[in-house]
Amino acid sequence: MSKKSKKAKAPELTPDELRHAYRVAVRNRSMDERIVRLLSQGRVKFAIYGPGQEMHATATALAWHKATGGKDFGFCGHYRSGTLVSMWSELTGREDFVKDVLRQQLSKATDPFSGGRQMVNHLIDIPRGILPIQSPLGMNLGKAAGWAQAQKLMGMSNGFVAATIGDGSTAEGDLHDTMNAISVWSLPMLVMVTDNEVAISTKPSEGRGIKNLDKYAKAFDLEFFEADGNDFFACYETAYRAARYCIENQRGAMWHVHGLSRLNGHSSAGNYRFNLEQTDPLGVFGPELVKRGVLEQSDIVTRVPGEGADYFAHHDLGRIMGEEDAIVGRWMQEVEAEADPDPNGIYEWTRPAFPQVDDPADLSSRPRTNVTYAGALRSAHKHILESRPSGVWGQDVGHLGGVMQATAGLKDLFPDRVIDAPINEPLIVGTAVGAGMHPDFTALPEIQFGDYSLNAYHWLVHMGNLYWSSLGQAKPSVILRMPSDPFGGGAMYHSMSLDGFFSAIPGLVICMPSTSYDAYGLMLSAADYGGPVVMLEPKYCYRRTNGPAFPQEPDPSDKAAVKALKDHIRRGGIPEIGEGVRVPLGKGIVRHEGGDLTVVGWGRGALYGLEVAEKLAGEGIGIDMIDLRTIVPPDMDLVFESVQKTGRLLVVADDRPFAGFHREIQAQVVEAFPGVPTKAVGMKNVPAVSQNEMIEEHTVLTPERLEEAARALLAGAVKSTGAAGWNWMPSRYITG
Ligand SMILES: Cc1ncc(C[n+]2csc(CCOP(=O)(O)OP(=O)(O)O)c2C)c(N)n1
Ligand SMILES: [Mg+2]
Repeated sequence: MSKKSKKAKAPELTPDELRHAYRVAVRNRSMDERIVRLLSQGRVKFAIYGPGQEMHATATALAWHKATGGKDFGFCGHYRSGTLVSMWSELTGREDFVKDVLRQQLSKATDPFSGGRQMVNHLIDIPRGILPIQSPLGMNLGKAAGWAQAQKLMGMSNGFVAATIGDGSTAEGDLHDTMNAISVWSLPMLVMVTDNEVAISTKPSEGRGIKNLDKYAKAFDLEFFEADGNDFFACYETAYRAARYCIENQRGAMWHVHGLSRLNGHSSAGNYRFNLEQTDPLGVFGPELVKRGVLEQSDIVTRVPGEGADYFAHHDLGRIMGEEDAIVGRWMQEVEAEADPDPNGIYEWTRPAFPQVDDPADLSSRPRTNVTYAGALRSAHKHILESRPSGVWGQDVGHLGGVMQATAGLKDLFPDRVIDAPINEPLIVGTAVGAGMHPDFTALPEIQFGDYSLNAYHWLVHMGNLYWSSLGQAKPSVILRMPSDPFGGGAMYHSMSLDGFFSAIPGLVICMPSTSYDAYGLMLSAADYGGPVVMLEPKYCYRRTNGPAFPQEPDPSDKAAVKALKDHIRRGGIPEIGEGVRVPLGKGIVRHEGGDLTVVGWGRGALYGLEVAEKLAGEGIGIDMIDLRTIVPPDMDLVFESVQKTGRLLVVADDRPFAGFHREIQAQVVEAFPGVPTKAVGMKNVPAVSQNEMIEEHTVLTPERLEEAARALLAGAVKSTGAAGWNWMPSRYITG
């Protein structure tokens, strides 16, 4: 079958289709060269474009449209994919696409892709399967692979997805990540390498380690196709065959589009003078259509002797490009007159709105739960998997149920949607971002140990900025979970706290639940929310049963039922939690009330905070203990309300306070209440946690250190500077 479809014959193109391809190509060329002219006049600051890539682009779009019928499709190109997306847009009924590209080029409010937030050719059109093209080159591949994965998990058996990477960018690890995803998950995805034998200025001999793309593709069990990028007909045939191969076999392939020209240099940042030496694909395709009797000689653009750098000085546009150029010229004038974006709009599209959740009734009177934190997470996953198109992937999440047992039992229930992923964190998170952009799909990736999420750090940044940069069109519904804390002699790479690293990333919601109830309720709210959420889970908590009971738990007096529930969970079972439990995102909770000191904590910090609050209550000391639950965005109203009452603040969490999230809470409080005494306590400021448990204990947050800090604050060892002025003096001045 694979051999047969590798040779699938593309339907012959009609004269009208060929003329259409030519028209779209010259329209894009006209736009690009007019932009080059604006650059020379200083009317445009920066441009990146595609002259030299027009013919493989129109051929490819035509071929893919015929191969797919325009359905179950996804494509993530790069900044030279403008003509391809232009042709695809026309074939799928979108008009005046080039005018929209101009709007982006001129950063207008009317730019439908990004409202002036993004560079030109950073396109998106989710309903047409056009995924957000972003500047980090290789990451466009990962999004496409994720989109393919979601299509597959949603049962689309005819899906087809493609992505573009330039020849120089094949050195990025992203290609390796995506090739692994395509190979292991058998994704119907085509990796299209557009090869112009240069990367800005770097030559292949300097920048390309893969010497043989054919062998490279085969090593991943991907089929390999190649074509001369200046040959429209070869590209059309190959693009069709490659797409049909992927669709019929539901497998991946690589397509090497070689021999491409780069006619205006890399971008406007370098020499963008039109290059008259290289092959111009329009100069190949036009005469070919004349030879075939599809066009007249007077219809096509031809090279003429001319002076200077301007493309138009060296070309007679002919009838078709003349017509298109007139339209583009008119559009340019119209777009130049359109409104600029309102600078006051920068806060719009920062993140999706939070779902409305009734604040849970006061749960403090509930008995303690018998559901472990891991058990609650299993149940939350089950609920999400049952109720919406979704998938779980991560290392060992399937057969083993995750090393923390947070996904135990799920693979038996959802064998195809709970997936043991390759050991590649950028693959896990990147594909989740792509999958989560499907309007209907929720991706539930797990990172085995939070420490290794740092391999995928850029994906978190990317996930956080997609919504804003696309005016809400890219909305990755991703709940990324990972353990995050020092625990039990885990040593350096099984002990990191991630709150400090992640809270600095814009656009993410970050939760760190400390109780089973919150772990469950926040995860379900995150699924309803539909934007990117990171759940940091203390390893300390997985086997514990902290917080209030769920409504359906057996009454504590029913000892047999309680034992049965505990045994079920201990053996890896999934507890039934029932409908309706939700915890609002962005809302903290007061775990203990008191008027002397505000303690703000999250994760294990919140549990220790409660422990200390209860202990000090015995001495008549009143602690207001706030568990933030969601650390970003933090519930500062709740914190301010408490500090207003107590006049003192202690921030506690496992992570290092140094340059971390503790300091954000502290700083906001100090800004709101100048001079209020504050302290932050967490891990000591050393590079890592040691394996030796004595040293670990000495390094990390402990209830004793928390209590010590609380007492110091209460004793006034940290004095208010508000009334008395600065009370700090360099130690060298302190004598005696
Ligand atoms: C991850 C990343 N690193 C660096 C850059 C800066 N950059 C933009 S284009 C480019 C060269 C890309 O060359 P190639 O992949 O051959 O594509 P071409 O521009 O030739 O089409 C570089 C290094 C980037 N955009 N993304
Ligand atoms: Mg290149």
